[in-house]
Amino acid sequence: MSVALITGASSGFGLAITRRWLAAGHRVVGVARRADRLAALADELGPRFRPHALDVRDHAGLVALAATEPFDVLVNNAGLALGLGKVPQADLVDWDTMIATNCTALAHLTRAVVPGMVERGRGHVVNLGSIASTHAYPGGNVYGASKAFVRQFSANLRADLLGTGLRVTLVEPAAARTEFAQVRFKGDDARADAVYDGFEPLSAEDVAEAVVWALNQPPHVNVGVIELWPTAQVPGGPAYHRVARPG
Ligand code: NDP
Ligand code: 8X3
Repeated sequence: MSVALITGASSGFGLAITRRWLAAGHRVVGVARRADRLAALADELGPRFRPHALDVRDHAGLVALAATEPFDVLVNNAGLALGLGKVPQADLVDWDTMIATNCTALAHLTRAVVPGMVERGRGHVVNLGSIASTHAYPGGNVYGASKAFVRQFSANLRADLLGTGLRVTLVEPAAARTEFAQVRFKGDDARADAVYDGFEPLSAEDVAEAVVWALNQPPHVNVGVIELWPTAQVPGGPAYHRVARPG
């Protein structure tokens, strides 16, 4: 039995990965801010799920969490997009929240958990990035940049861990229906629903399947990057600002 520390376990990908890892007979320590949701999940999922209510931006809390037990797997999944404003109009508080959650907390938790894995000679870190790391879209500014951080941090972490036996996997999904759009549009459900109008997005289970597949590879196989798209979505390509020709 292996123990996974999964952030963002109260919803979406984190919850789907939690369910799959438990179904495979393992244990999960699930982190999120909403303690009530975690408590309800603990009742539903049973004793192999340990809820740990924490805001991942709390550095001391991350360090204390990392010391609670040895973890075999770390899934850095907690994250969010806030707003879709273009740079001239974007909200600085939203930017800071995305950077603190998607970048700083992910790096700090990794720093807290990985030394124990290295000592034990085994461990797997899975980071949830996004296709927004490389594919620009209007309003994606800091969210996409935060995921570019996740992409490069994952690659550099893999380089640092060469020779330790540890593995690092980056999973970059495109549009997936979770609570992501409701969070991005701050509870505007109509706007969130419109994101998925007229096509079938990925589900949280689709992403969990990919994560668990990577985790289940034999120790000599290190799955580097998984990019997942809905069949009905492709990158946008160059955008043009066209003006009418005179005459
Ligand atoms: P959800 O909004 O459904 O889930 C996000 C999870 O992160 C929740 O469990 C939330 O829990 C947790 N979380 C957010 N902020 C914090 C915090 N400060 N401290 C602790 N937990 C936090 O979204 P997804 O499942 O879709 O997103 C998961 C990851 O996947 C994110 O990193 C996102 O950027 C990425 N992603 C999402 C895509 C999509 O289209 N859905 C596509 C590509 C990547 P709580 O609110 O209880 O704290
Ligand atoms: C979430 C996918 O396209 O909304 O990371 O940025 S997208």
